[in-house]
Amino acid sequence: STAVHSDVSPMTLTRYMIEESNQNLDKEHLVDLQGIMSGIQVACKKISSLVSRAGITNLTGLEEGGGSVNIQGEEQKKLDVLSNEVLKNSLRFSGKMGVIASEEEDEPVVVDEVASGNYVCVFDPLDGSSNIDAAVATGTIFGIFAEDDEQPCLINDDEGDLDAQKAACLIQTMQPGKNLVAAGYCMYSSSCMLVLTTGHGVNGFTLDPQIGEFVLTHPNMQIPSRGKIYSFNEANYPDWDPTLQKFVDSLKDGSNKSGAKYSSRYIGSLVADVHRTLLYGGIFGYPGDAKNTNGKLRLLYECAPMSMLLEEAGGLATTGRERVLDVMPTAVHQRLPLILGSKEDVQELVDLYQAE
Ligand code: P6P
Repeated sequence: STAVHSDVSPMTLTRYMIEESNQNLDKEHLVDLQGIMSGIQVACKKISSLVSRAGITNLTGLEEGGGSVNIQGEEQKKLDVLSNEVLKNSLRFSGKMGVIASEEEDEPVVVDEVASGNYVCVFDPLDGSSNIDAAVATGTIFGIFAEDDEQPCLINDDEGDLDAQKAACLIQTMQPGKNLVAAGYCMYSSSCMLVLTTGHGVNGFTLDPQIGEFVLTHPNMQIPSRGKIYSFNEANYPDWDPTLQKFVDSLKDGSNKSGAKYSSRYIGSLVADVHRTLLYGGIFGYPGDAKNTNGKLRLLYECAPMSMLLEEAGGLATTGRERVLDVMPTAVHQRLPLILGSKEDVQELVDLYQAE
């Protein structure tokens, strides 16, 4: 964007979205995305406030009455549930949503104002929430699809079979990541940063508490073509495939193509590990292994949005065997192996797999 940021007239996320759509009048989604991003950023500000005061307001720990368990079989933290409600409502009030799919919802939710909704939002409202009690970085991850015009999502009671209509809506969430019109995350850490792509480049906005606005601090983010950091949970090393074991060994002893010995950084919170990788370069992975062939991360609302961001920032995102954005979902909560980061680092591993 040619826009200029200054204290007198800050380049807020709201202003950025308006200017971006004015400069790309051919991209009709951008006008609708203004309203959607307005809802998402309000939700992220609210979640940031909830997270930063969790210990004070006794919002750490498990949902009331002991750990209610979500479809992931994970104990739901109070903040998971609250963050999910905050984001769901903000998206609903945008008036642009047809269907919402969340890590915290067993099934996708068809929102009320369906007649005006023609977008689908997939999100993890508070990823890494197991770290909350230890005040470690967490984040919200979101992706926005346009609805498939062939089968618009309309719930209309007098139009007959409600179940069939709802089924048509739910299918809207089963889109490959390459269909995303926008993706991003908001990281709740030493600062609150919202990183976003709407299909041409990646921009980072930092929440300025003095004005309560996300202001542009990282225009046109591009990941270095090669890094010196690898980020995997090495406790799983014994269960990795031999190719990955050899690759990571080569990063440790410097026998990889760069000749450099890498450092290891693993926060255990996807948003924080991806954010650091985006800024510093290197490679992050949650691969499949002998115990979990599809790894741990969810395709729809973790792998796909992060993969769009990395590709838009000049990086790569793969399962090891195929491009993440090409993967066609078959279930809302399906898991997928995820390797992402600097183009040269990721390509080196892909080449090793292809040479197997
Ligand atoms: P592990 C957090 O629980 C999470 O879903 C992601 O944010 C993170 O990347 C991953 O799990 C960490 O998993 O098995 O290394 O603790």
